[in-house]
Amino acid sequence: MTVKSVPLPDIGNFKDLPVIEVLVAAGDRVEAEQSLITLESDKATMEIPAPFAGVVKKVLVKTDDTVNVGDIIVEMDADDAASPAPEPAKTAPAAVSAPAPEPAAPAPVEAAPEVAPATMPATAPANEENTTYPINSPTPGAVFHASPSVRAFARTLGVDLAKVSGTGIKGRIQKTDVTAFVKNTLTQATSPAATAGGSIPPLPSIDFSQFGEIETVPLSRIQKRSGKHLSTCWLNIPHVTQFDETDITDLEAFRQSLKARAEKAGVKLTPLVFILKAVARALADYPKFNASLDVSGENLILKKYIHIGVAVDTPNGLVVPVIRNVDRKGLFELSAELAEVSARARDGKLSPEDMSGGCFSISSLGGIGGTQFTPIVNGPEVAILGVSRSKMSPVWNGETFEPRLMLPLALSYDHRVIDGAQGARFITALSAVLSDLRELIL
Ligand code: CAO
Repeated sequence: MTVKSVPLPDIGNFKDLPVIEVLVAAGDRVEAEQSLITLESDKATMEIPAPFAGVVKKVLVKTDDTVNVGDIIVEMDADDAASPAPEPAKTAPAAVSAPAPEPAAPAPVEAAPEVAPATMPATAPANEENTTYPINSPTPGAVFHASPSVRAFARTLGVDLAKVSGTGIKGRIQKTDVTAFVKNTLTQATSPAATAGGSIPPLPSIDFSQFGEIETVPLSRIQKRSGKHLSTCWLNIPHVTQFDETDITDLEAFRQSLKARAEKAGVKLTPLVFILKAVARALADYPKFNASLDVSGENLILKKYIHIGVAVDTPNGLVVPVIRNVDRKGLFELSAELAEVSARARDGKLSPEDMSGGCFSISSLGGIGGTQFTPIVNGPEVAILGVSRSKMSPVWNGETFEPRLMLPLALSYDHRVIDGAQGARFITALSAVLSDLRELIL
């Protein structure tokens, strides 16, 4: 056996190509044409083959090195002492995963770029495709970069690499990307949306550390649970959000007038309890909003009780305890219950019963700020009210502008159950009660 150097063959007009993978180590036995290293250009990955069979004596390059034609890659004990030393200009790369742009480049063994089938417009040049889409988004027709071992792994699992987002350098697909893709696909396949016939492409998995410093913080148990529930609701329920602004100037004056009595009773009256009462009234008047679709989606279950969930912000995430029989309770009683249940929510002491049985939900961000938001229906309920911060605004009374305290409301509803006209009627009726609490006793 003779020791022979293996130089980088003539692979076309490339300069300083990075080595992205070294596929052999000293002592490895390799056959002729077996890949030794993988290089990457802007548009392609290339595997450089052994020009003869033998045993690797020394590897002279490492990952992230850059190489040029003629550079020695490895030294090998050649099996056949008579085999000629390789001529750089005569040896072809074993596999090129995108076409080499130079006409002078040697014929690649695997010349066609690996692209997703069909949807690429026939006239679009491959490098135009390359520049049109961000590197991390799986794009029909996009060229992808992956090592042979990752390609083999993907083939074993039947994964189409064109659909996988790469998190490596320049979007290169790693083995972990393939695993994440499979996991994601399985999750999607068993999600309610998928079983209902929908199919949602996964978000790309991105290594953000390539852009700057990062820190990974696990979600809390509540966040994971509520996130799953919110996604399910978001995907299953066709949402419409109806906005309104209601004049609560008189309500606020009444609330202020009750403050001393409330304090004496040991409660704090916030606008939210008035809203609870007004919503209970609107639910009684519009029973479709106090309902759920059954699982077949063909029947509406009308509820004869009025239990309202209130979203509570806790250090561990969002929870929605339910206040029962809101229609039968007074403002002070509701205030006491709201304070008690939200304190327990913040202490993480709610039981599953505390959070079950709701007919409708309210999410109030009025204590924090913001002008409007679109709440997600808390399925299987069919509607939710979002409340933002009230603001003194100039309101035209027919003759002049008057300063009035206006409360922004947002009603999101399940459009399978509620028509737009009903949504507008409900919010208008609710608004009328909040503007004039005497409506409550009619
Ligand atoms: N406009 C103006 N002021 C408002 C208001 C509104 N719509 N709603 C409340 N306020 C005021 C209150 O009057 C109170 O003021 P004072 O202390 O001067 O009396 C202050 O804001 C704080 O109120 P609060 O938030 O403590 O009480 P609340 O009854 O309005 O709400 C609760 C209780 C539990 C709903 C609330 O604390 C909370 O957790 N809100 C967040 C809900 C949430 O996260 N929703 C988003 C879900 S989707 O991610």
